[in-house]
Amino acid sequence: AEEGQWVLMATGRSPTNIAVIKYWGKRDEALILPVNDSISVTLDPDHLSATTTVAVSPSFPSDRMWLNGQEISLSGGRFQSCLREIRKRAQDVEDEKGIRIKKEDWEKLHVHIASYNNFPTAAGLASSAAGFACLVFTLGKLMNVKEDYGELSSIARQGSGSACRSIYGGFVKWCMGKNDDGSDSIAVQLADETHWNDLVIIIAVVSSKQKETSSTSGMRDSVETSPLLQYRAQTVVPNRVLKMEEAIKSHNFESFAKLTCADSNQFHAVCLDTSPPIFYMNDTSHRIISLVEKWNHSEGTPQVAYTFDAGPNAVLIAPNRKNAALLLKKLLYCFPPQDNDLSSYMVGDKSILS
Ligand code: 2P0
Repeated sequence: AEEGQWVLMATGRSPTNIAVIKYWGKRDEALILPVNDSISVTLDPDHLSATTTVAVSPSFPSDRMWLNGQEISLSGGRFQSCLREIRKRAQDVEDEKGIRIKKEDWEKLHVHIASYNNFPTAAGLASSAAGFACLVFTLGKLMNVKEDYGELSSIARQGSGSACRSIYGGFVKWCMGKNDDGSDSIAVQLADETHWNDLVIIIAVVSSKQKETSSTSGMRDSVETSPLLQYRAQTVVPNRVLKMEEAIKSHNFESFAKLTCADSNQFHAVCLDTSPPIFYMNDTSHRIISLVEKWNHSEGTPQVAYTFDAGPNAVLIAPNRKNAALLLKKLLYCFPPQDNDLSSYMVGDKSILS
């Protein structure tokens, strides 16, 4: 900023989330309205999160954004939607240094946004969920937006669907909603970050390459061509969502694990059912599934759950530290770090501090 001109800033941090009932398919592309509800676990911000600082000053001639230190374009419709929706709700601000911004002034002021991920963006791990949740949350803080988290989630949704779930910690449901304007397509917290704290999440990074098919174009192709997607959205997911809510509420790991694995597999089946087919998992992913399935079968009850998103990396959820340690031992035995591409494991607690 130029000398003599004030700058007002706000900083926030949002973790990414892992869906255990997957979002795949939009009924409205512009508003990002999904074809089914989804449920996720928000991670601990120490492991996979975005940190964003937003600044406003009369000396800024335009809106600008930097991601991990590199300037990126804000011209995309999704950024513009989030900025517009937050600006619309901006309130008077009076900070302790005497900076005063009137509600009506926000339309004329420009923002600078700097965002960092504490994990490699190219690691094939969802960064848009944490990024847009953080952008919306932090802009809301800067502009003294008074709306509740449900409303903020519906704005974050317009940045990236999965971002609406990262507005909350703990266990979160994104309700697809019925309205055409998206007003009821919001996220709600099912249980806070202190609930079911024994769960341990391990991410096995199978490949750090950027995925070949973006989620946005992949799910568009699935909606247009997969008959399985229709069946999944209308018949399977509504039932699974109810069962998953019950499993989470009652700490029922057996049910939680069965639903999580089945839903991941059905999502990837929808990808295969798409024309042309989409392959997100690779041989290493399949070997991890076999390892877990064999272990779970031999014990007669699930010892760990697996789930895979739009890439080959495995997200493994153990009911406690003992099973997490056993799992790591098995993974390291089957995938010795030197002779394959399973290069690192990230271990995290599921809970977050919001
Ligand atoms: C999910 N995924 O529920 C699912 C499971 C990937 C597989 O949400 O187009 O990046 O920005 O709304 O949110 C990835 O999709 O897609 C995703 P857009 P998004 O987590």
